[in-house]
Amino acid sequence: MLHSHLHLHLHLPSSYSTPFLFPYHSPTFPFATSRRNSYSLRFRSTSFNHGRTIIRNETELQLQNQQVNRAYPFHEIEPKWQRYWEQNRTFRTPDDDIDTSKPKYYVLDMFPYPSGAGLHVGHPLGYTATDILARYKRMKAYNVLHPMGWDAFGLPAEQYAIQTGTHPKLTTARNIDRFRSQLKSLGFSYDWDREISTIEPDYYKWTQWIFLQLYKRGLAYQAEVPVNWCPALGTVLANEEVVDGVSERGGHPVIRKPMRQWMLKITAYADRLLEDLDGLDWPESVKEMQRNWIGRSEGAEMEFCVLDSDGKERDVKIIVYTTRPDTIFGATYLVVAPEYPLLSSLVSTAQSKHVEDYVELASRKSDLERTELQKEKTGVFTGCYAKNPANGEAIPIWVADYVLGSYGTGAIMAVPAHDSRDYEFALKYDIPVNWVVMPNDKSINESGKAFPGEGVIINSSNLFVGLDINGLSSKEAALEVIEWAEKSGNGKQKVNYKLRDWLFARQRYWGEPIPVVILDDSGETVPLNENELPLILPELDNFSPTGTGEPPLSKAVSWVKTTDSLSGRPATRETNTMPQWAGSCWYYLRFMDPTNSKELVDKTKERYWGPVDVYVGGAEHAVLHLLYARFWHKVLYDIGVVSTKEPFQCVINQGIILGEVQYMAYRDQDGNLISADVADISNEHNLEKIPEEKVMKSGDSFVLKENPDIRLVARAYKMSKSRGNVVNPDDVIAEYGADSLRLYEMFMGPLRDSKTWSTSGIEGVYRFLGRTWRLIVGSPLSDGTFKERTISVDEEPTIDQLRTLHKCIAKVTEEIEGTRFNTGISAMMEFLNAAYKWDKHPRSIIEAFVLLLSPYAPHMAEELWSRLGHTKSLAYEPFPEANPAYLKDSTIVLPVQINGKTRGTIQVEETCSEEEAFGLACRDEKLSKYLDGQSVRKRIYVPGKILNVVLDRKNTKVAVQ
Ligand code: ANZ
Repeated sequence: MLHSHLHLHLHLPSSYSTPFLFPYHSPTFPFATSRRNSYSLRFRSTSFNHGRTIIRNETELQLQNQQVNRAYPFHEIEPKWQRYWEQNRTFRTPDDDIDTSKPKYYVLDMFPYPSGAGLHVGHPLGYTATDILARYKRMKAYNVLHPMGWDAFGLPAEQYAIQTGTHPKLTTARNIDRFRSQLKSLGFSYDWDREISTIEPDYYKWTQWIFLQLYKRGLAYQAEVPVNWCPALGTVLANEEVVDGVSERGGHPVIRKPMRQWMLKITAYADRLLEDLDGLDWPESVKEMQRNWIGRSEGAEMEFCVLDSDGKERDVKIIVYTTRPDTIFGATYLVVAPEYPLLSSLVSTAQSKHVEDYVELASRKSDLERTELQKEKTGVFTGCYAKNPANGEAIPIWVADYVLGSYGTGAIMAVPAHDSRDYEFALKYDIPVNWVVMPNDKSINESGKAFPGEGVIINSSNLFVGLDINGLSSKEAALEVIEWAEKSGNGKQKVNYKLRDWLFARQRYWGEPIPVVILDDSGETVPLNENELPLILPELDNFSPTGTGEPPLSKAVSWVKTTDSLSGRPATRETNTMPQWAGSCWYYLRFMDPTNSKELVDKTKERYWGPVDVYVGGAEHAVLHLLYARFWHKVLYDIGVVSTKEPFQCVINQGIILGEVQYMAYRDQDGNLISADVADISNEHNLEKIPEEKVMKSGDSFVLKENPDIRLVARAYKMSKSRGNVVNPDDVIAEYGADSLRLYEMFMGPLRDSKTWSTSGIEGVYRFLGRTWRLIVGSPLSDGTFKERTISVDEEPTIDQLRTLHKCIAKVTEEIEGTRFNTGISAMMEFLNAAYKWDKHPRSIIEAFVLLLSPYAPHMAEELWSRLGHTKSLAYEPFPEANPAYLKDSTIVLPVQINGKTRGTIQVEETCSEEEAFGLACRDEKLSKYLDGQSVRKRIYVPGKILNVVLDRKNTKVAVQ
């Protein structure tokens, strides 16, 4: 898939502030020096001279580095545990040996396209979130399916092959190796035994099998369709691969050209794709995008009879699609699309040249250019008229490119009074505007524009045809018109969809071959037999496009020439391949049963694991991937391969990580710095980048340290090579460790939000992990090494310690369940701050905390767990449970009455005994004045509510107030 198609350019206001606030900069804390600072010394030695440590030479610097390294030896711990997990197959999900009485949890990442660039820091954002969920659910005794694989067909490897002659197979294998080792270096708990890749014949055999099922059911068919043809790339592009008339990759011009194509009939599933959205736990925005993409609209098809030059009815009808049959009396002209099939029969001789030229001009524009991007409506009169069936008037027929051939019937009845596009057109070409809907506030005609809303119908009666809708509401009128049309044969009710069938062929090499042959003698298309699958992609040396539109596979002559297995007749193989979306449409099913050679997925396994419980990936896949996968899933449901109607129960879109905030100052023409609040923002040329160390925060803005009157602009951009703001996860892991990277990506902010990278932020979580380490293992010994075990003690915890722990457990659990990982980390930070105040650290408390930390920072947690004396991984240890008894506030304010009068209060544990409460009252400064030297007759104690002390009357003396 899963290339990113997002072009995000976020401008933060100058008041933007970084969201990282670390509560632990305490200078009294031992070994608080960050590693980063010691590295920074190399570059910024002068700026650190004000500190206590002045490092003078390289040897000292190395010493410092070593020492700080030892403060938290992630570089030893992390590879050690990664090896352990691999050797012990710790995260292997049981297969045939599974205990299905346990609940299941299938948590899936959108599998990556293994690009040559390797992982970027955006990948681990979603992957860490799913990993936390997977690790957490394992500890909650679920069977967890958490797999990873590769969406490995695709254009970049093919382009690279064209440039270098390297087979895409080699490039892809190399990239996959790199991705895999990068993912392993992050400690993700994937079941690597289930790794799959869409380019493996064992896998694409089943992609081809699904194609055959679609074909059998008439859901895969061929059609001549105008496609986006890119001569430079020598291939057809999908709409989403064309941006502003040029190819998204490479920026080459793209033209429209009719070609024979494979199509998939997703439109047959439009209603179900729409209806079933309601039951899904997906972001509302994604559901809405799918609804709009499917674009269901209810209306009517109305028939307009074409008239000859004498005004007589011809035997030709134009059928229009309208969502507003209530406005039919206001239809003052018709429009047909330039590609309307009957157009030539509608054009008068006088107008034919104009129409021809216009059609030619329109054929060069994309749908988007004709609709959304078009500034001014254009069109040409055909010279012909049609009869409005409602009022019997002759109305002109125009051809105009704001009507699309691919939607509805490719023809409309234009109602300028009530449709703004028609209004604009009618005004330009001097066509009458007839008002037929009165707004409820009766403000008609005053606005100088169309009234597209609903209201009360006026000017709409023709008793001659038996239609009178005056006075009805738009809704009632629409129903009335449809009923009339159906009775009188002038039209019928109709539902339409914006959704188009899916163009399913690419003129490319690096894709799944389409498993059909074309018989040489008859030209008939014949599907392969299922037992002929997989149809293996043949080897090629030359991957360049043929340039004629013939796909590169046509060069594999001995593969292309074949015979039909059933009839033995000579045949030619299909040389188009499937688009990249194909393999990603069903991969989540294969993970349930990755090596099955008899079936796509075993039914029992599918029934257990399906559907995916949580699916995490980028918002850019809101429509295409998620819609295509839902479509295939529904077809598989219909043929009994899967047992659920929907593939992904919950979808979460992780936000984008933007590059580090950049600070800019403005300079005027003379080169003087000017404050951003008075600068001409539109003029970007005199912006100058300011290094972070010269910037400080002042109120809500950023200003120059040396001149705080100069306000700066703070901006964060999408990471890109050209901006030089790309952060490579490998570098971060080398410098801070994988646990820090994981923790940081979770701590940056809510998972779903866009966030900016910040080096000081990662230093913060690195310090948190260092402090955790030292809390549990102790400070380094004099030679810089650590104790082998921990400094925790085998003692009973105090009530206060238990309270601190259980509050942390409750919060971390609640936040994981709610996928609010950042606030879960804050809870652990608070625990750590509290624990640093304790003299002793009881083992039971520390062990529970290590378990809490383990989904986030698994390497450190495993190491601490083993140092706490355990011999097995903690991956399947029960996740700590919060005990509600410890969650209540620890103390309450208890009123104390003496002889029935409230004389003061004491702070007590809610559960404290009468004796303790009385003791506290006697020691209380204010109350002791009443109680000193008195003999007590009676005490009434209601725990948590009140202590009443009744004194012996004889001895009562008046207290000094
Ligand atoms: C008459 C009318 C009167 C319309 C009015 C709208 C308002 P949706 O909701 O998107 O389905 N239309 C139909 N086919 C078209 C095509 N191929 N290209 C461009 N426009 C087309 O919109 C349906 C409406 O869009 C239809 O209803 C039609 O204009 C126009 F007061 O018909 B209407």
